[in-house]
Amino acid sequence: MLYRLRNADFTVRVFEAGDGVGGTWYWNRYPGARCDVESMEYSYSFSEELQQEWEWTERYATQPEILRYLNHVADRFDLRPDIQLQTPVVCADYDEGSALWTVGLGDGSTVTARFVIMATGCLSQARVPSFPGLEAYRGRTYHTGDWPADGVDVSGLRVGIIGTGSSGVQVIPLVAQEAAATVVFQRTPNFTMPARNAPLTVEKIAAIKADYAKLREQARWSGNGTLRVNYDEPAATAPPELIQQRYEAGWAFGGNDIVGSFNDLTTEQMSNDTLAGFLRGKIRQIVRDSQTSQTLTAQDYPVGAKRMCLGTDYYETFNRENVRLVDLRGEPIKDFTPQGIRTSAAEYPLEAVIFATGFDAMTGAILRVDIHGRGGRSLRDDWAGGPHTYLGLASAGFPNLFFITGPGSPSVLSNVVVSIEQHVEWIGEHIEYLRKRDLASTEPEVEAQEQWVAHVNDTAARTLMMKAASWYLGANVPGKPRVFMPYLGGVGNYRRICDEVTAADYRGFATG
Ligand code: N01
Repeated sequence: MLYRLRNADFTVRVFEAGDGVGGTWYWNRYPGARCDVESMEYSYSFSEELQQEWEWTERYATQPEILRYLNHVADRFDLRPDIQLQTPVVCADYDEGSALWTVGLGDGSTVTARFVIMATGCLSQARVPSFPGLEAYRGRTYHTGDWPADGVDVSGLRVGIIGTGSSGVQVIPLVAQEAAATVVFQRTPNFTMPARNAPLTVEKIAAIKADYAKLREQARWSGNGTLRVNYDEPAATAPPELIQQRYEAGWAFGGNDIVGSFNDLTTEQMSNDTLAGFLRGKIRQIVRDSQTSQTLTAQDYPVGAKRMCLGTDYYETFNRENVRLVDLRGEPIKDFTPQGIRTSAAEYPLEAVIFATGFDAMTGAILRVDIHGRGGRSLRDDWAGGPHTYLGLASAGFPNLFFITGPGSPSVLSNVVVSIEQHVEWIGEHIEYLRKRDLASTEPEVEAQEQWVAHVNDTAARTLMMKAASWYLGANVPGKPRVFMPYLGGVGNYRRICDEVTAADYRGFATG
């Protein structure tokens, strides 16, 4: 966004809480952190030179490699002079008279700006649940989303890990290799696909680079922003042999392409059950202990309704002598003691506890900033019942405020780099449009916004996504309204809608 606006001759300043660039890849430094979108796709396309120059080394890049890449981008495009690190933004107030925002920074100073763009990320507000007794616990505690930069040595320790989402699935196998004992506290079992990560071959890199323009365009108009093959036929009427064959091929290929095996897996429960049954069968084949296997296959929601995880030796790890799985459904956590964790059935002495407990997703990082718009109205109040945006890009009553991959856009249901680039382009173009016409402000019309919110909800309601207590719905944060936040219509459709809004002179936006 900085690069896009700077190239259009705007004065731009970026404020960043961390002491380095990289966002999610800066904070999530836990062992095993790796992307679940293939590296050659999970990278910027805005510069042909950049995409030709950079050499990814693995099918799925590790956190250190992605962080190196983002630092390279910052240097290559000379972005650092306009990025102010170690500077959290605490508030933003809009003045109607001047049509300017006053942004309050952590050190008490303020800056004014015509436009404010929240590039705050969807999964950046780490969340530690409030367990009774936690403050008296004498061991060490870590959150995967706020991992110490110089690493953590768990060798020889008894380590507890709470949470088995994407972060837990990645960190558990590596901690188990180092720790004396690893106790995994699982509330809801996930569905984990083998990542089948491998080094990228010179031939594969060359083939993609030779065809990059076409492949990037294909991803932009796809369902989820990747090059995944999506078969256009339902499992409901497919012969059992074909179903088995597709799922076996998906399992062997690794990654989450398996969900593209049929076109009704996200909408038809019985079709989804065929995939769930297949995956449970694979877990049972891997995990030797029957009780552990049962706990890992007790999913009570459709595949994909909670985000599918990618793992490397995840299920295999539960065959290790030094790993134990605790089923929190059978024995919930009562409290922390000074020595460890106490469930309703036992006390587990632990020298360290890792919280892989996720984030206040999608709205958490936006609402952490105390934002007041027209007439002093508060965004926190406006979104108390769930986020209201037009296209996930802006909210009525908050002129000249934009969200990159905000709630109501495909965001977390897509290859987020594709979605980020689309928002950056759209916002950049809109701001240039305003400048050209000498317009001081823009904001969604309430009617257009409410129609969009209804459309986002209707789209989700037509799928199986509402059948899980997921973070997509805010269900992981006690008290958070249960509203399906990302837009499920697909990145290609969404891009088309945004382009139509632009072509129709920003239909649904009031400018003045
Ligand atoms: O967080 P999560 P995450 N007591 O919310 C459990 C992206 N990501 O950091 O399911 C006990 O998914 C919770 O249990 P339940 C990706 O989009 C990507 O793992 O609520 N347990 C769950 O098991 C991902 O989806 C990558 O019942 C509690 C876990 O903690 C998103 O980030 C890697 C609890 C939280 O899982 C978030 O992933 C990592 C409690 N009180 C992350 N509260 C890749 O690219 C929560 N839990 C591969």
